Amino acid sequence: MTTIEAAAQSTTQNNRKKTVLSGIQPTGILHIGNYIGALSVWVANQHLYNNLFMIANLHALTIPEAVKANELRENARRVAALYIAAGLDPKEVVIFLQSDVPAHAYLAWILTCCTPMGWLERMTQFKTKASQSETVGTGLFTYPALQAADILIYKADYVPVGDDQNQHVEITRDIAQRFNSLFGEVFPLPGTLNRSSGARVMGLDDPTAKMSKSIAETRKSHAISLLDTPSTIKKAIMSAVTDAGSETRFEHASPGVKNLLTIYEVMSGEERSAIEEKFVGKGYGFLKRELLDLVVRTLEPIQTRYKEIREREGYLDELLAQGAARASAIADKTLEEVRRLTGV
Ligand code: AQP
Repeated sequence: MTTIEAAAQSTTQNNRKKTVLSGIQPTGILHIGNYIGALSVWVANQHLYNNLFMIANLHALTIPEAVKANELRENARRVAALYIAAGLDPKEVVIFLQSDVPAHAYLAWILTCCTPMGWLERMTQFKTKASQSETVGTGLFTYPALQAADILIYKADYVPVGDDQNQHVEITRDIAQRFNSLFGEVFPLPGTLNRSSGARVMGLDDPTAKMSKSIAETRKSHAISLLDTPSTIKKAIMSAVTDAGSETRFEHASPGVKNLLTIYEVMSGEERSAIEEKFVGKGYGFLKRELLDLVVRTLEPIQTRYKEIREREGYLDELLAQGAARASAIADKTLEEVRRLTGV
């Protein structure tokens, strides 16, 4: 794992712009966990790297029972609009739909063939998601090989993600090494970029589980979506799980309170010591009201820009078409190398 700060330093030292690839599945409306763990990191560092950000719609098919075609299409557009509304500059970064660059799926097959089943069986996310479904599709099992293809097709140096995805970036390195040793050196080994705080935002109604889009579909107070109204945000924050005490120091707080403090820390940009001083002895009601105010203020400009983007006729279509063309130009070159080396 590389911290964001260390990565920024090495970019400056080597004087070469490194490549970043990341993405989010259009499995629902993005929540503040996606924003804090991933999207806000992309935005903050976009000028340092060559960036490619996909909307991972092929990954969304790994649980096909949860997919309705029209919803998937609409969710993908929402995610694209939220990328820009949150601050990604489409002139600076490439934004595209994963399915619009067929080289991802092509390389995924080749990498699947290079991936021992035992590696996939160890994936924590597979075990968790498989335990929640009656029928487990093969795609859910081989998902890490598609994710490896997403990253390696651009020879990405860094993958900025929440820490639940670190294991998938580790297996990407293993798959890249295996391909390189079988067929020849093509792929550099990518590293993750994680926040030092906020890399895993927990559910407001259950601070033992990470905040998740799919859980939020059925449990209203689980998450705060980036498009929630102030009154919905208020309900979620005011009912968030805390405890019977009054401890507001990061190191000693219970999981629910620590989660609220962490969201406050990341969104305010304030030092932990200043935050602890602000909340000490004031009770959890005060913390929740201050957090509510901060979250509403943070999301308001994103929601305004989102609305503007959605109202611009043809804008997203054009942006995604251009993004797919720019991404394909890079991906097709890598695929050509892979085809030559594998003899396909
Ligand atoms: N709770 C979280 N805290 C910090 N980061 C998070 N991410 C997701 N949840 C949190 C990061 O957001 C990016 C996109 O995730 P994804 O949609 O591709 O997959 P996911 O991790 O499975 O996200 P969800 O919200 O939990 O979706 P569902 O419910 O559909 O599975 C990743 O960088 C992830 O780390």
